[in-house]
Amino acid sequence: MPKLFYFAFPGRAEVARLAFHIGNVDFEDVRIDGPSWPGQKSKFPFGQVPVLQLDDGRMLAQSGAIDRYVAKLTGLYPEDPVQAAFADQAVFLLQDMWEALLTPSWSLPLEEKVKARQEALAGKGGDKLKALDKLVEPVQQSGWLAGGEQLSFGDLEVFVTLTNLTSGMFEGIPKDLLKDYPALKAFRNRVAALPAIKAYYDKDGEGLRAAFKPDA
Ligand SMILES: N[C@@H](CCC(=O)N[C@@H](CS)C(=O)NCC(=O)O)C(=O)O
Repeated sequence: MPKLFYFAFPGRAEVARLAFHIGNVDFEDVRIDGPSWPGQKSKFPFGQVPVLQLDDGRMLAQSGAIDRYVAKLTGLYPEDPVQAAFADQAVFLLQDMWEALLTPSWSLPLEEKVKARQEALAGKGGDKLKALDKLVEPVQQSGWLAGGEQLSFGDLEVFVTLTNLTSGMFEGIPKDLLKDYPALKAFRNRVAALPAIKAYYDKDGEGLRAAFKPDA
């Protein structure tokens, strides 16, 4: 059985966790506790997690690679190359948004961090959120981002990234941020309400995971 190593919080492992769950593919969800991390770091390629240990023992790092591999195992990677490219388009726009909104303020002291994030929301980060809102606008009620009737990893990435962003983990990013982006809010809630996803957070919905519920 594959073993997914990450910390307990949703973060960069949550798309893979959800994909395994949706696809009914067994895996071991190894949740590393913070204090034990320094003693474990060196056993992982690149000294970081998430890492997926395959059945043959090989260790696969980088969440983007893990997510696509797990999506292929679980029927969430479009077979049509054009649809796969449109799923990726959403993922890369999410990365642009994340970089514009959070990366420059990462190691600033708290007060400056909050100010920098508010400025980013009013500037380039906000522009990327508007672009994402426009991207999901046609699929906020029906259809999916890859262009067909099938949910793909791209939809999960949008759901997880937006929910991580507004989960309260990032100082200066309001929990109700999506009220200004109605299509994103509707789309996020629609993914959260899918029976398999709702069931996942009904069972494991404490702490930061409370934010992953519909209408949270
Ligand atoms: N590009 C990598 C980044 C991985 C990464 O930054 N992992 C963080 C947790 S989100 C980590 O392992 N931090 C502990 C450390 O660097 O010691 C990916 O997407 O997997």
